[in-house]
Amino acid sequence: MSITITAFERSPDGGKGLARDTRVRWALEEVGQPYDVRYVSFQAMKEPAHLALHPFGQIPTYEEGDLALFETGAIVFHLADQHPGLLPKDAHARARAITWMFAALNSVEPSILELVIAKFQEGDKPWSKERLPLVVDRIRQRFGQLSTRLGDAEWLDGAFSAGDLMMVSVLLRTRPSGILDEFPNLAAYVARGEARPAYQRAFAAQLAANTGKPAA
Ligand code: GTB
Repeated sequence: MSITITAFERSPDGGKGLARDTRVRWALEEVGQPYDVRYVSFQAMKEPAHLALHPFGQIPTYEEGDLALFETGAIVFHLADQHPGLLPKDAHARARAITWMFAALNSVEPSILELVIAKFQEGDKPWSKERLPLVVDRIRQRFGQLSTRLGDAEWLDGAFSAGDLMMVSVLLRTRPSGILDEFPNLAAYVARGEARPAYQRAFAAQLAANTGKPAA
């Protein structure tokens, strides 16, 4: 059954891999599934055809035969559940890997999204200067806790899993802010994720789509 995902026709980041189709591409590469991409404009995302796939009018979506999914957590879990490579066989280890997926999306990503909102949507508000340090502190607190848990381990719980894929995808969005580099073990963890051949292929594909050029 062929797989089609959606991605920005032109990502606002110009191909830095920060849009959420990258994590889905990465999961597809990790499990060795070929896929097509349908590129959608901001306008097309809010039109009925796309809203039928994604109620919030966003990317990415995932279509496979008569299955249509949205939400990167659900898409990556579906791929990990259906194909070997992203979830351990042992039931407890599998449950823990899924826990890390939820932790990335529910306990770490929200504070990062707050920063994006504070900077780019509320940056011109009179109270923005006071709010920003509070938002950054909340990220630092979470990163500190995660850093302590990771310690000098390679991955969060034994072998690389969908939990790591999601956590690395979430963390790397903070690199431009400099916060990630305050936690050397987390920065190294993200670099290990990005060094994986599957990530490299996913990154190159989204870069080529956004620039017309292959990755350097
Ligand atoms: N919870 C959903 C999921 O995980 O799938 C969130 C999906 C989502 O936020 N999609 C964004 C979107 O479609 C793209 S990824 N936005 C358009 C809209 O809402 O109208 C978020 C994103 C966008 C741009 C950058 N960037 O340029 O750096 C990074 C991340």
